[in-house]
Amino acid sequence: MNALSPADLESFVAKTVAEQSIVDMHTHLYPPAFGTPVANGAQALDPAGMMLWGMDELLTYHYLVAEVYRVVPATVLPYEKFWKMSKRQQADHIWKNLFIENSPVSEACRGVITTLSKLGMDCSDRSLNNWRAEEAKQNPSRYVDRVMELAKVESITMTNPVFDDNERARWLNNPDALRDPRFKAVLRIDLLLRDAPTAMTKLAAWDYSVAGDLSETTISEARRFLREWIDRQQAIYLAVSLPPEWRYPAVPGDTIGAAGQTMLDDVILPVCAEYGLAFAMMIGARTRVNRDLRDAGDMGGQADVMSVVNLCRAFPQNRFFVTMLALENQHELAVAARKFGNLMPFGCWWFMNIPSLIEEITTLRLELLGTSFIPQHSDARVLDQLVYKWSHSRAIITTVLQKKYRELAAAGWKIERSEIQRDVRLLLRDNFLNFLQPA
Ligand code: HDL
Ligand code: ZN
Repeated sequence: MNALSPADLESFVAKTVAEQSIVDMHTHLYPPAFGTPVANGAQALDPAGMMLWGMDELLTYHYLVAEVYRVVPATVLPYEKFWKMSKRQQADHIWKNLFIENSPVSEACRGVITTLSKLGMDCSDRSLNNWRAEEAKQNPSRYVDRVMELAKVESITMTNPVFDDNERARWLNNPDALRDPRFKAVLRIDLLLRDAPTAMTKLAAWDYSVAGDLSETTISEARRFLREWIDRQQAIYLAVSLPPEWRYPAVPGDTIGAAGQTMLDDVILPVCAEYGLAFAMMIGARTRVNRDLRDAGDMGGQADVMSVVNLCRAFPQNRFFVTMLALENQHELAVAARKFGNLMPFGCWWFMNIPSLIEEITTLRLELLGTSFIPQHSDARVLDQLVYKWSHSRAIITTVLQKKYRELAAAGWKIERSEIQRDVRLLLRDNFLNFLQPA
């Protein structure tokens, strides 16, 4: 075996991570078929369109809205005034205050610069007009190909919230018109667990014979609802975001929690098992702590890993993707994954998705789980973000792997190039694709 020298090892790891195509397991991206609100010559404008791309969407990403309100407080710019501004005006306000009058050192700000640079924009031209002029010429579908190629993302996994009226109407109208081989659907069902009684009211309005009593009929009809939407979306897994307070089993007296537990036990997990689908739980999101910030108004909180353990133990035939929003939960989640093969920790989610924490979390996961986890997802909401979210994460994953392989070599192990390629392929692609399939 021709062992890799330390210098060769470092460069080969960097090359392998840079070249490995990625299957991005969680985004909020959509193909052009879902409509685009971005003005361009190639597609009819759809103000409620769901494919977000381009400069103004990049700059008005909800992470940046939260950050600009730290610089220009609501006492200076009232929220309702900001929300009445056009996207262009909001983008200009954010560019001026977070990029020109303050240095764009935050991860979300730096991401915009990385994206623009990699897309070929000369960032010394701070006017933005040239870039916007370029953008107007883009064809949205070809732009999807261009961004996926630049980010080396081979497949984009969507988030398709069934309780979102705009999106649901599009699926009910013509599901086949929405299909795009570059995008895979995920049935997102937050309300079923966060507020089952309200969800049942909606299902009743959609002609499912359900009631708030969670009777056999209600359970059976709720299962029919899930089956119909899994089929309609051709969903590759089901997903939910849960508050830090979520507990399994439900806490006595917590009626919403008890109804949610019934949904899990009798509806969601049996249907997932029937279809052989995994269930993704994103735990710790406390929504709208500042309602005036809208999507930017959510925050996180420490959740309960034992609830994840209880679920994995109670449903050994089900598979669970889990990511958590609190730093305090990360180590315990990795330890829990050592106990349950049907638990797959994934990503550095939302407020965890910053270089210092990606490095810390990826290192502890490698040290506890070897290569049997999914280090990252992009969570991109604007197509162009794939470029920076993966560029930044690849750099950190490279650094962490280089250190681990260096330590392995120092211990006496002669690692092969093909083994490094195998490991990186597992981390960036195959662990996700393999876990999607029943063992
Ligand atoms: O619930 C989720 O999927 C979260 O990712 C939220 O969409 C959140 O607003 C977000 O965009 N995080 O990156
Ligand atoms: Zn998300």
